[in-house]
Amino acid sequence: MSVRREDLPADFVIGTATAAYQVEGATREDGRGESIWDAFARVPGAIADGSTGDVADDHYHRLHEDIELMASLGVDAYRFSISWPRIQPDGTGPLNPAGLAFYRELALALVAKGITPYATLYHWDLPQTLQDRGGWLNRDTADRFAAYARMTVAGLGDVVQHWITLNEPWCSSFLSYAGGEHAPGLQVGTDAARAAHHLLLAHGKAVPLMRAAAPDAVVGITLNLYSVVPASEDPADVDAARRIDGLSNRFFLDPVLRGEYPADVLDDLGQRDWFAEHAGAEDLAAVSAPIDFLGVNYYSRHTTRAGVATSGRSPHPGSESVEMVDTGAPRTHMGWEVHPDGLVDVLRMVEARSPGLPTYITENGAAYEDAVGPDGVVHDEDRRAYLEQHLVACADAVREGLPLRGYFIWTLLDNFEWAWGYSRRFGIVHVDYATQRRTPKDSGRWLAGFLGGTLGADRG
Ligand code: IFM
Repeated sequence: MSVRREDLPADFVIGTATAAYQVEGATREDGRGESIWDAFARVPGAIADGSTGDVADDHYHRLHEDIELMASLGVDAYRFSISWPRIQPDGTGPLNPAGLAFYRELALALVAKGITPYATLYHWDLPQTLQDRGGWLNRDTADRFAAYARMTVAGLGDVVQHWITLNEPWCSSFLSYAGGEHAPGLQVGTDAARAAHHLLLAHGKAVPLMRAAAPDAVVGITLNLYSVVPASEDPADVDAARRIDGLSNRFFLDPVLRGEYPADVLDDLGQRDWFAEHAGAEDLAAVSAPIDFLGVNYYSRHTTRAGVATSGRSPHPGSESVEMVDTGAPRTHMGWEVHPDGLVDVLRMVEARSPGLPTYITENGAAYEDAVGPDGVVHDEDRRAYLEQHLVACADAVREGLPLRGYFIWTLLDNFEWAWGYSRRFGIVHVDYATQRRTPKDSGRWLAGFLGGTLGADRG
């Protein structure tokens, strides 16, 4: 199975993606405030290798080198995120000019190289001051986000046209407030659904303000969606799939695209009364504000079966009894099953709710246990194959008539993989953290060959 550039439309966008806390470093420079990830990374045991994002890929100081690298790969676009505490240190008040200047320099340099910037406003690094007031459990955080979004778009909208409000609100609510695996590391159980609502409200409140700030803005939100299938036709396994599909996919897709929360999921969560009182018609009208595209992060499939309820922390509160089955299919270093056809499944979910809404795969990629060979190169055939298989799935989706407009590889550089620290490598470019030397892996060279970049397939 192989894919050529010609198998995708000429205007199909192919890019790479990163996020601020994972690559930038410079966490205490130029007036940046503290984020919840700075605080969480200091909690003993929170990060697998005890590391932090203090230096990460030092991208803050190496952005021009990194843009050169992208230009040599031949990418059309770069999706990066804006660090809220770099732009607005305390989450309120005026913007920090030095923070804004960094992103302006980045965006201008991209445009100068013919690379289209796609900016995400929230990729998990909430200002700590807002966490001290309750974080996403506090409804006021939605208003704070909307104000930050308006000012940031006003400040950069002349250079950046494509905007993503939130990245993966499932992670910043259920994984972070119930699973406790991500900052702020809380375990409030099914009340995590309230954090999810405030995140979606933040998105909905921001959209009209962003459009007012930059009338040409192209605005979307990115959800992480999973293909979910039951392990058998046993009704209990089928119900397990309903629950996980509900919590991971429908709980976010339905309010954003249909203006309603799925009633069965509110029941699973035991949150029907709270939502009736606090997430009424006005909120849902805001959450379902028309968007120009939906970003979809797709990595894997869940195969579910009914199991025995566990008492430990779970990112699936209210559905702790569901077990994920190992189908025996190949898995990445994250333990995530490789299932390229699922990429088409999740795009069909979007199409069923909002026919014709343009979509982008805003993240797809894989961690593998890379090693630099004696020849100084990383021969990551497993990652190259993963990327190719998912680009084949993109071509299948387009052929099926699904309005998929682009694909972003996660990720450009090996980087700080959240609770895994630097122990998981997703990059198509290897980073030696001791020297910050960047070395394109074979997958990166393959991408350059695919895109006609100057890096090409030759070694040099
Ligand atoms: O590294 C993350 C990214 O920040 C969000 N999506 C999933 C990636 C891999 O875990």
